[in-house]
Amino acid sequence: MTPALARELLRQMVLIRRLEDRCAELYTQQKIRGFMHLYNGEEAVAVGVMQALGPQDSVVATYREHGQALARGMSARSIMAEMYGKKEGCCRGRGGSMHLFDAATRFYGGNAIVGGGLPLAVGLALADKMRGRPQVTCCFFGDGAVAEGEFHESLNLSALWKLPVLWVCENNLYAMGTALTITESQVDLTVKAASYNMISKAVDGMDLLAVREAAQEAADYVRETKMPFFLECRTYRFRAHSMFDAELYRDKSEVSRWKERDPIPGFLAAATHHGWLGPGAMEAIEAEVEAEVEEAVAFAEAGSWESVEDLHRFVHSEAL
Ligand SMILES: Cc1ncc(C[n+]2csc(CCOP(=O)(O)OP(=O)(O)O)c2C)c(N)n1
Ligand SMILES: [Mg+2]
Repeated sequence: MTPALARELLRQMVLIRRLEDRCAELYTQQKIRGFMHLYNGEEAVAVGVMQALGPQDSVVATYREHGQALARGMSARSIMAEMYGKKEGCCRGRGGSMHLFDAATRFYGGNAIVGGGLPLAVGLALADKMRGRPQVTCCFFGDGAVAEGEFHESLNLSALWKLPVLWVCENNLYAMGTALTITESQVDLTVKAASYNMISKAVDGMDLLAVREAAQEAADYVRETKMPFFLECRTYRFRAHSMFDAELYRDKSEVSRWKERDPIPGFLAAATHHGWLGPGAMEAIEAEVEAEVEEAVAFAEAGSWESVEDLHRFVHSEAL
C-alpha cells in the first residue's frame, strides 16, 4: 500500500456512497425512475475486488452494480445520465440503473435477473480459454443467487471445463426480505461452492484491506491455474433492498450494529493509523467527490432524450 493508493481507494468508496445518496434524493424528485438498488455499506467489496483485476479482465455484475461500475472506471457522468434515461448515458438511457454496461472497460453489465450473470461469466471465460487469452472473468452476485439453478450449473461447468472465473458472492444475508437462514439448508456458502471442486474462501466484506488481499490471492490463483475460485464477501447493505421496501424483515438494531462496521470510516481509521493519510485528507476527498457528483448531475440534467426515429436501433441486429 502507498499513500496515493490508499487515498484513491478511499476516494472511490466515498464517490460510490455520495453518488448513490444523491441518486436516492433524485429518485424522490422523480428525476430517476424505475427500479434502483443501492450499494451503501458494501463499497469495500467492489473497490477491493476491482484492485485485483487488470484492464483486459472482464467483469459481470448484478442490478446492484453502481459501485462496481464506478470502481471499474466508468465515469460518474455516464452513469448518472444513464440513471436519468438520457442519450448521453452509458447505454443511451436504454438500460437505467440495473443495466449499466461499458464495452471499453469490459464491464459486461448489471443484470436484472438474479443469478443471470453467472452463465454469462462462464461464456466469457470459455471464449477467453478457447482463444488462449490470459484474462480472468470476475462475476459478482448476491447470496440470493445461490438458490438459483444457474449458480449450480455455472459453478459446476466452470470447474469441469477449467475456466478462469473469479466468483465473488456478496453475502449481505438477505435476498429482498428473505433471510439466508430461512432459504438455505447450508448457510456457509463456501461449503456449497467447495462441493463443485474449487477453492472457496470467505472474507470480511466490510474490511477493504482484507477484501483486497483475498481478491488478489484469488485472482492470482485463477490467472495461474486457469481454474475458478469462489470468494464470499460477508457484507451488509445499510439501505433498503430497493426504493420500494418497508424493511419489515430486519431489526433496526441489526442495521445499526452493522453500521458500526461501516467500511469507509473503518478504512479511514486504518489508513490514518498506518500513516497513509494525514489530517484533512477526508475533507479534501469529500469536496472533490461532491464536485464530481454535482458535475455528473448537471451533465445528466443537460442531456437529451433519444429521438423517436432512433428507438428501433440496437433492438434487432440488422438495425445496427
Ligand atoms: C430470477 C429472479 N427471481 C426473482 C427476482 C426478484 N428479485 C430481485 S432482487 C432479489 C433478491 C436477490 O438477492 P441477492 O441475490 O442476495 O442480492 P442483493 O439484492 O442482496 O444484493 C429477488 C428475489 C429476480 N429479479 N430474478
Ligand atoms: Mg443478498
